[in-house]
Amino acid sequence: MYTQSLDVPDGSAPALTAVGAAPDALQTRFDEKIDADQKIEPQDWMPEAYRRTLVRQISQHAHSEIIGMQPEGNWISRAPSLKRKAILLAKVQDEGGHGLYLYSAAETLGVGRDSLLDALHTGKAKYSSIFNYPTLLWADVGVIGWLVDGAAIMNQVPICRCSYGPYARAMIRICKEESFHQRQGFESLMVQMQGTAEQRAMVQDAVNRWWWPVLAMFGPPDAASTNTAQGMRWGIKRISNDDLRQKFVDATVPQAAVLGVTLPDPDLKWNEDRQQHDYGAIDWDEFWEVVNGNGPCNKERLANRVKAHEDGQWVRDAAQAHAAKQRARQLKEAA
Ligand code: BYC
Repeated sequence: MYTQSLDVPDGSAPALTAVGAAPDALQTRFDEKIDADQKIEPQDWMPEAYRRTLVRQISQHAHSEIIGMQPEGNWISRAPSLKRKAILLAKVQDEGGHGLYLYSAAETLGVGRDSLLDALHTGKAKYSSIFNYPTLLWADVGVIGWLVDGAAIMNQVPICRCSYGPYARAMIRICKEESFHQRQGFESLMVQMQGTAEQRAMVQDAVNRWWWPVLAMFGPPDAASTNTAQGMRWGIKRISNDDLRQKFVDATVPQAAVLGVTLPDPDLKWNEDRQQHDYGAIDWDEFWEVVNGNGPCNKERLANRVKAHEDGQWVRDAAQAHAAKQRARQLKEAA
């Protein structure tokens, strides 16, 4: 089982490396480690702002994974074959697993899972904008794999080199699974594109609806990205939002050609001077509307999540009762 729990500072004692050291010396040691590209571990001293930034990003990431189970989960009972159903079930379960690794990584920073989930359920915490769009067709499931997971890989591979050890290690496993997710999506779309004209039209329709929200998923333009500079200084973020978006566009255009779909952007063209693609303007007003809770599915996603949490209360109660019984038995045997 994936766990980092042995490393969790318990708050009852100063961090090991802090014993006897003056605050300036601790900051200097932290800066030296960051400059030398070494990992910061839970028991190491770290500036409070670094800790808070990590809690923010890792918990938002965890929330995105578990909310991200919904758009595709919606199609498990309607998958067109047993094979597609098995693949989709595995993928959606993987997303749940990613959420668990990430909540575990966040917990190493001294925050409780209950408080993180509470922030999600009360609408205080953000999660990725992309999961507030509906999955109208079976083709949407393939497009999520190809484009959404494709964008996720582009964003998350650099996080495998994040300066915070538990987050970086969680991301290595997550990225391996995301690669399978992306490939199954592409393969499913390939099959649909070799089908009937109606199937091809459904794939194109799904691509038309998802393309722009996927580009926005990388976050606001660098000039409007409040966290990038500090995140990069700390080695949490390795590549800026715009640079990742550009890499994604450049990687995706040839894939679209192989599939035989048109990306819905008349301004999308190769720029010989830049050796990159130019692309059209992203609707940032729409992005912020979605981030601020007013997207097509925000309310539905949150309501489903709260209901799932409440419906699962008996499982948590049962696990705790079992743990209490185990503890009591061990104490009795030790006595
Ligand atoms: N949606 O200063 P910025 C997945 C917020 S899971 C909502 O650039 P930063 C998958 C941002 O939080 C995908 N909010 O921030 C799962 C900030 O607000 P706060 C999730 C967004 O942190 C299941 C403000 O805008 N991936 O792929 O430097 C199935 C300013 O932004 C978004 C991760 O979480 C957005 N799209 O950069 C399939 C990866 N973008 O917090 C697939 C880890 C920005 O200051 N996270 N905001 O109030 C990151 O890499 C970075 O946090 C981001 C944003 C690139 C997302």
